[in-house]
Amino acid sequence: MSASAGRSLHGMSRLFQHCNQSRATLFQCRAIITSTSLLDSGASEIARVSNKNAALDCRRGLHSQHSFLKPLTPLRFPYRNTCSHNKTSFPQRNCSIITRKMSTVHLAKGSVCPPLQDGKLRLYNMKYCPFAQRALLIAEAKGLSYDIVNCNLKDKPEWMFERNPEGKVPILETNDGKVLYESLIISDYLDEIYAQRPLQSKDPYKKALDRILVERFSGVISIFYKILFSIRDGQLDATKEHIENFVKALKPFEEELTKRGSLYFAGEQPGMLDYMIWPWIERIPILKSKVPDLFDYDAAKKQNPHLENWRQGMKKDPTVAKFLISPEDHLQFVDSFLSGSPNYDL
Ligand SMILES: N[C@@H](CCC(=O)N[C@@H](CS)C(=O)NCC(=O)O)C(=O)O
Repeated sequence: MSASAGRSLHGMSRLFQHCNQSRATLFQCRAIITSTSLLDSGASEIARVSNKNAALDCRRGLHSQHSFLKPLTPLRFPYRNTCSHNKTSFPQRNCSIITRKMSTVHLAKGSVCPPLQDGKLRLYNMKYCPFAQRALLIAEAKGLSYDIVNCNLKDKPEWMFERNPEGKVPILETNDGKVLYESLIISDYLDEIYAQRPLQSKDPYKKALDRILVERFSGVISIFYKILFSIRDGQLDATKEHIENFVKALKPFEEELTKRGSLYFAGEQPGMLDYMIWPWIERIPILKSKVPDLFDYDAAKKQNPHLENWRQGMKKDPTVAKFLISPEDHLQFVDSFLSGSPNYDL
């Protein structure tokens, strides 16, 4: 690093040591940062020398003040996965400690919403949210160009409410100012607007039958969360009953696959129904780990052979594989969530 860069860096560290987390701090910081390398090393230096809050704020600021940084270093938005999941062609050298760390950073209150990128859809997400995963799966399956902004749902950014008054993800935002929320509505909209790889049957009756199954699956979803909360509250009897109901609620899906005689509900490739129910099937191993004595997962697989084949097939689907999170990571997140301090940035 050059002597002048070192001096600037020193100044920046001092700035963070001596001032609070106000926006003014970030603006002053911006004025000091003058090169990409200084930016990278500067932020780690801040993290080292300044207190935790200032470092956090700097990370948020560096991230959220994206427009300012754009000409210097094209920072990635917080994608669901790590650097490898990157829809843009940013040079590898920018995959620094900071960008790697920030690849799943969930923006919180006080952050600035990153500007939309030309020609890209925007999906507001939370890495472990199964509803948001639905929208990601559809955007990805259809080969759309999109970016992802992860949101901290415990300390929500103000700009989330401007887009969804309920403050929930997923949210879709388009370049021409359209905003939608609710996972099923976003998914249908994307499928309808973009002609490539239609994910629903053209036959209105078949489409309606699939929609009935999506509706029925909301029963599975609600039992899934009942199980998690009863585990947290130590209610063994309730957990046992919910697990039985959970297994029962999956039965119509086994029957439907048997009737359809195809690997996926949509045929040879997954379609809308497949993607709408997948996120919770991906999370079933959480239940097995949490209550191994109450939930015999292996027996459930044997009782539902078509559903198990489907599950294996789904895991191999490139769209599903892109967003697949390991059972261990899910478990870690669920533990943090149940303890009241969800760790989104795992
Ligand atoms: N019905 C909504 C549910 C979305 C939802 O509950 N998302 C959760 C995260 S998995 C959320 O944003 N929670 C924030 C909150 O409830 O405050 C959908 O299908 O999109």
